[in-house]
Amino acid sequence: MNFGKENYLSPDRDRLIISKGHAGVITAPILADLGIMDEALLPSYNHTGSPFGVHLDKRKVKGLEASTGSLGHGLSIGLGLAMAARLNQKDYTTYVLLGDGECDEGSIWEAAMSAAHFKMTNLITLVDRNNCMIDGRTEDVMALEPFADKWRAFGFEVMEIDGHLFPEIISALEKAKANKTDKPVCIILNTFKGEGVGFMRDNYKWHYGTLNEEQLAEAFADLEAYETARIARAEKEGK
Ligand SMILES: Cc1ncc(C[n+]2csc(CCOP(=O)(O)OP(=O)(O)O)c2C)c(N)n1
Repeated sequence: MNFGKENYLSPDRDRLIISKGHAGVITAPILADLGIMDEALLPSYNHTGSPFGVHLDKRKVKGLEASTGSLGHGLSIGLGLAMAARLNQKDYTTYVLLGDGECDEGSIWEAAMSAAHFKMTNLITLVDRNNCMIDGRTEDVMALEPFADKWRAFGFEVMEIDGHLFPEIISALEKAKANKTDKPVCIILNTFKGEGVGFMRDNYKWHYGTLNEEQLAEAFADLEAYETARIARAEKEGK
C-alpha cells in the first residue's frame, strides 16, 4: 500500500478499512510499527480511560481510516472512498477487510451490489473466511455457502486463497490491482481462527477470552513452534 508515516494524511494515500473492527488489537500495533500511532499507548489497550479500546476510534488513533466495530459498515465506507477517488480523479486503491460472520449483515450485500453496478475496480474486498464467528460456526449460525458463488452472483471477480500464506496474499493482491475486467475483486482468505495456538485453532469459543498463566505459556510456546515451522516451510517451499 501507498501508506506510511510520511503520507498517512495525503489525499493520494491508499485506504484500508478493517471492517471487522474487533481486529483493532492487531491494527494498533501495526500503526505503531509504522511510527504513526504512539507506541507508548499500546499497554493501555482497552483500559478504562485509555484513548483506545477494543474498537478503535479514528478520532483518537492516528492513521485509522474509519471507526469500525459495529459490523456491516466497512464495505459501504470503502465503496464511498472508492467513488470519491473516481470523482476526484485520484488513483488510490481502497481495501476493505470483512469477517465472514460479518457477511450476515445485509448492508454488506447492498454495498456489494452497488460496487458491481458502478464497476468499482479500484475497490478490493477481502474476506477472512475462518468459518467461525462470536458464538458459533458460520454455517450453524447463518449458512454462507456457497459463499464464493454468492460474491460471483453479485458481480464480483472472486479469488480463493490460503489466507495464512503471505506469497498467496501478495500475488492475489497484485492480480486484483492489475484487474482488467470491469468487475470489483473479492479475495476470500481461507483461514483458521486462532491459527498457531493449538487449543484455540478453529475454536469459536476463543473469539475472545482470558488466558490464565498456564494457557499464556502454552500459547507462546505454540506460537514459537509455529513460527519456526513456518519459516522452515518458507525456506524449503518458498511459501
Ligand atoms: C452490528 C454488530 N452486531 C454484532 C456484533 C457482535 N460481534 C462482534 S464480533 C462478532 C462475530 C463476527 O464474526 P466474523 O465477522 O466472522 O469475525 P471473526 O470470526 O473473523 O473474528 C459479532 C457478531 C457487532 N460487533 N456488531
